[in-house]
Amino acid sequence: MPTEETLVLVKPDGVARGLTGAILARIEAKGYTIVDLRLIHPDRKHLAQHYAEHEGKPFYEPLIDFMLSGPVVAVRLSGERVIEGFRSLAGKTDPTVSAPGTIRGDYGRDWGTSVQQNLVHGSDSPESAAREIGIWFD
Ligand code: DAT
Ligand code: MG
Repeated sequence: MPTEETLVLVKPDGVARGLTGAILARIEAKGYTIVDLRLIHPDRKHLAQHYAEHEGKPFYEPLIDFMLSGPVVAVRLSGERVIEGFRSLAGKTDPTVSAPGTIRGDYGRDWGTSVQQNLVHGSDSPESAAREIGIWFD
């Protein structure tokens, strides 16, 4: 079986706060391999593709607007069980209650925008990973 891959995004809050290096250091320290990496300023259409599963939800439009607020760093990662492993490293969606020791738990909190600014995205399944890697690394 080929080694698994996942798509990680350092979201605009992470890039703007200068946390890209700290986040990448945690990924590297965990032992995952960076296969490809790009700084991207995505447009609305690109983000609509990425977040298609959330279209119609109450947080969808604010989420897209937030993701348009600055550049993001897209990272293609590989490693055994990297999908699960990166999500564990990232922590729970809500940064206020993400465990200390996780990326969201250590660097994130509610800044008045609920769980929106949570620093990173990680694919949640092999199917999502394949689809999302195709969107960010064509
Ligand atoms: P995750 O990023 O942990 O996979 P998700 O896929 O359920 O979480 O949601 C995608 C993003 O949408 C999430 O990182 C932040 C935002 N979001 C999710 N639920 C939200 C909510 N209830 N209110 C505001 N933003 C939300
Ligand atoms: Mg998700």
